[in-house]
Amino acid sequence: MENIDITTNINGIQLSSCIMNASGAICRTDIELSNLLNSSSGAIVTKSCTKHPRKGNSYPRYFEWNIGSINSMGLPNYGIDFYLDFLERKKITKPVLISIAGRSIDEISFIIQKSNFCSKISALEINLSCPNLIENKNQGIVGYDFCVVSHFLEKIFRFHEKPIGLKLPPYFRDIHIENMSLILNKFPISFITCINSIPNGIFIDVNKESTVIRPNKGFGGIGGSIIKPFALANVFKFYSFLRKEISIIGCGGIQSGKDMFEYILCGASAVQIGTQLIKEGISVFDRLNQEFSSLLRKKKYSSIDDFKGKLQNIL
Ligand code: RRO
Repeated sequence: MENIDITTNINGIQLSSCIMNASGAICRTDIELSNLLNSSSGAIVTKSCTKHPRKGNSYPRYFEWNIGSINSMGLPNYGIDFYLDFLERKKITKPVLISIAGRSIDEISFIIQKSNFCSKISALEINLSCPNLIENKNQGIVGYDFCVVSHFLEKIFRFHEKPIGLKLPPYFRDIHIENMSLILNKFPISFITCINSIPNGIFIDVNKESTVIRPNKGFGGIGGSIIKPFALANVFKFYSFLRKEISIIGCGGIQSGKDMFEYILCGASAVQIGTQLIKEGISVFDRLNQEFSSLLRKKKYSSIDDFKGKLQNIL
């Protein structure tokens, strides 16, 4: 039987499989990260980290139903030093992406500079799209403020050493994706990850006549299969506007090998698994690797380059 190649390359970073976890999905503690290192994912991404540890929002702060999830975690993490120390202690056998968040450009810059010293980090995924920072209310999601993004990129590309990617929020208008691409195309960005959860959703428990999560009056970021059409549209639009050197990692509602195929057809070079990883556990990577390989075999494709970005408009 012909060998199916599901390896990928994210702007020079070689992955043995095009599947990895999404930041936030069981990647915060030592055990969670160790499990990811031992899994069949092609890379690992950490929970977004800040300068200092954070406990995050009050419980319940995550809920899932058949077709989606809602969260208002509030960026719980052990702080950058914990993640750097973890990497120092571990044998690293696959690319590691450190996700970085922060409440200010200065905080993010500080973490980037610290990460420059760690040889085990393959790239930084800078989170410009956290929907749940209650203390950030008047600033909102950074990725929606084009002037701030532009100013931020000017600053960090003066001193970066590692490849840098950006985790973006979902956009709902062409002009926003076009304008954001014009900004991103000016900088040596390695990749973008589309999309973070869709902000400001609400899910209701009819019996209790209440919200299902407690922080922020029950509002939170929506993930899972319900967001897949919006995430695919963002990947496809960015693929048409971005320089071809900027890779795209697709994220949002992936549950099967077929879902992965759809993302790559839209132009993604790799995919991330969030809600489904939380639901199914670490074995999701084995299943998806298999489903994806079988689908490629059935379609007589031997690698992702055979169909990447080749979505057709129906005639
Ligand atoms: O921790 C969170 O509340 C969170 C973050 Br930082 C993010 O980027 N996306 C999300 O859905 N939740």
